[in-house]
Amino acid sequence: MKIGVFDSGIGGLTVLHEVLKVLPADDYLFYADTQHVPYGEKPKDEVRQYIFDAVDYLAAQHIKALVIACNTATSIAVNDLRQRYDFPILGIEPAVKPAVQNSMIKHKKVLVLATTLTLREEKFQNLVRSIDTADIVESLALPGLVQLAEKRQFADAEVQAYLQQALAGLDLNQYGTIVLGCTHFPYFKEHLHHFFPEEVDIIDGGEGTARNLYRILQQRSQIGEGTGQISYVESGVIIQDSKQLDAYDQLLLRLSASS
Ligand code: DGN
Repeated sequence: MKIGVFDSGIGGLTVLHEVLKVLPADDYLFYADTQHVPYGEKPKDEVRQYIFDAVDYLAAQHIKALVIACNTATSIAVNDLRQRYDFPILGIEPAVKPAVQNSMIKHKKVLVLATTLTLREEKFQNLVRSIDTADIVESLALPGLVQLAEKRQFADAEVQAYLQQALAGLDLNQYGTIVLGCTHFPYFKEHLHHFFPEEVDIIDGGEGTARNLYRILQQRSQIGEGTGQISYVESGVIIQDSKQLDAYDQLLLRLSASS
């Protein structure tokens, strides 16, 4: 059986990239909801429906586990999804805890970058409230990065121009740790590094999610049931066109080259 990996778009590949490192001998069904991306600025109920439709599709393919490779979808639907399906469901959420620990040592603040929906959700607010006793966590929505990624605009000038304007007004020297709380953002890690002091750590939850998936499948003796083959689905349509498949391969190569 395959492992399902789901996101609104190509952000999920940044998590799949981490998963492939620990589970290279499994097969994957990667679902991008390209018809409805971006999720992050849309009404919550609308997005919840998109998520249920996508996961219903994946469940019908008899996946053995699901990775919700989307912080936004995790924050608004993971509990309901777990009640609805009986396969293991792993989510991803902003890595606030390690970021706070790291920044406390440095006597610096934490900046969480995510979508508007993720930052507004109770799940995130509660997470911060339970961990941020020293009041060092700040957050910022960067919806433009999702759009740039979806348009495959990774050119330095465009990305720098957007970040310049989005980060203006923040004192960038006060942060010790930046949390990438949206799976589209790791594509821009190097661009972000340019704006912050050299000693800033930029972290995301991809690796932790991959580790959790490994642990759960190991407990269930369900590791290594394939050959690392990836099938791609866009909003319920299996991708067979070689150009489109190449484009996905290129993105995975881009991530390998930068890690
Ligand atoms: N990649 C998704 C996330 O991690 O939140 C959502 C991006 C979007 O659809 N706006």
